[in-house]
Amino acid sequence: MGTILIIGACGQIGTELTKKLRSIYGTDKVIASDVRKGDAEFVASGPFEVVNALDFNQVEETIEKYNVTDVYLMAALLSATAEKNPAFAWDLNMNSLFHVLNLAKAGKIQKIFWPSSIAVFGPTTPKQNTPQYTVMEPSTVYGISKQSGERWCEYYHNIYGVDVRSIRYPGLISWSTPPGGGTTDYAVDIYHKALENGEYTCFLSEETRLPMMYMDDAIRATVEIMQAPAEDIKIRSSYNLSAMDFTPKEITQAIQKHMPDFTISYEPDFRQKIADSWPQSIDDSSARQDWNWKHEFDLDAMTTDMLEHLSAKAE
Ligand code: AKB
Repeated sequence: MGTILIIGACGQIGTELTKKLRSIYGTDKVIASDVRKGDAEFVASGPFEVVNALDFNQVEETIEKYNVTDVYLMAALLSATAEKNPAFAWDLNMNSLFHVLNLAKAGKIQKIFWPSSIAVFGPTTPKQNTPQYTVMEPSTVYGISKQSGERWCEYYHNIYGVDVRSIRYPGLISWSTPPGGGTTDYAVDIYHKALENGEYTCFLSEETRLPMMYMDDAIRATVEIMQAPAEDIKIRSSYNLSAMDFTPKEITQAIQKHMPDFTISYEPDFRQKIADSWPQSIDDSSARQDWNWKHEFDLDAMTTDMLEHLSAKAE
C-alpha cells in the first residue's frame, strides 16, 4: 500500500481516523488535509495540507505529490447545517465525491472510503430494524446528497471497476472531538453539559429514538471495511451499520447512574423533524456477515468511558 490521504481530517471523524491510521501505517504514510488548518497540535502531529475538497486540481496535485493510493473523503455538510445552506451542501457533498471517483476512474488512486449515513432513509422507511434494502425517500438535503452519492459509488464500481467502500454511519459520539452540525449532536453535548452544569436542555424530545455508535467502534469499522479483501465487499452503495439505539431519556438515565443529580429539560427545535424522519434502529446483518463487523460499546459502556475521559480532560 502507498500513502493515505484524508480529506476533511479536522472534523469529528477525520481527526480520530487520522490518529488511528497513523498508529497502524505510520505517521508519514497518512496525509491529513482540510480546507483550513484546525487545532495547532493536530496540524503539527504529521503531514498536513490545506486542500479544498471542491478544487479538483488541488486534490489531484496532493495525490500526485504524496503518491497517494487510498483516499478517505470525510468532508461534508451534516444534516442540520445542510438545511441552512442547501445549495452549498449539495455542491460540497456531491462534487467532492465526483472528484475522487473520477481520480480513481483515471487510475490515479486505488481505493476510496466515503461515508454515508442513516440520513439516506426517510419518513416512509420502516423505522424498526431498518433493512439494508428498503424504501429510501430522504427528506433532508443531507440525506438526498448521501443517497445520490451511494448510487454514484455503486455505478462507478459496476461500470468503471472503482474500489469504493462505504458505511451508513449512525449518530457518532466521541469525547475528543466536537461534532459538526448534525441532528445527533445532542448525544455528545449532553455529556459535556452534565459535567459542566449538571443540567442539559435537549433540542429533541425525550422519546426520540435514534441509532448511535461510539467513535471507537466507528473508527474500527472504517479501518476494517478498508482492510477487508475486495471480494468480501459485496455492497458497493453503502453498508448499514449498527451498535445501539437510545432516546434522550435513556441516555439521561445512563448518565444519572454516575451523576444522580443530573437533570434534563426538552426544547425541541427544527432538528426534531429531521430526527423523526430517520430510523430508530438498524439491521446491519450484511456488514456482520460480509466483513465480520461486531460492535463493542453499548450505552452503559460508552457512558462510563465518555465521563471518565471528559473528567480527566477537564482536570
Ligand atoms: C447527523 O446527525 O447529521 C449525522 C448523521 C446521522 O449522519 N450525525
